[in-house]
Amino acid sequence: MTTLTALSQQERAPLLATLPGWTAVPDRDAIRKPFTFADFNAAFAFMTRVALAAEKADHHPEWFNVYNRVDITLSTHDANGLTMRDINLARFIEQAAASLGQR
Ligand code: H2B
Repeated sequence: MTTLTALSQQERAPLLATLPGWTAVPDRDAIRKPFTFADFNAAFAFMTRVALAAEKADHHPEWFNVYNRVDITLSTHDANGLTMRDINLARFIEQAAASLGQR
């Protein structure tokens, strides 16, 4: 499996089992998770960490921020689906959220 091949249902099940809170998006091959932080400062610090990692990996989130909330959707546009790139970014996001004190 290259990182640019959409994951089969068999491949993704055990991977998603290690990413609590990430759920399938209806009507497209993507995963989503809403995050909540103490305030805008923490939310934006989180977004900054994710943005730098995303740029380095050339793999970017779709996200929506309102004050202390950040709603993130991950999908690989070049593969038209969920790939290991999304799983790897989700793993990084989990670490960043934990260290920024997600609620
Ligand atoms: N991000 C995501 N989520 N999916 C992609 O397919 C993708 C990306 N492709 N970031 C990259 C950038 C591509 O558009 C550039 C040209 O490498």
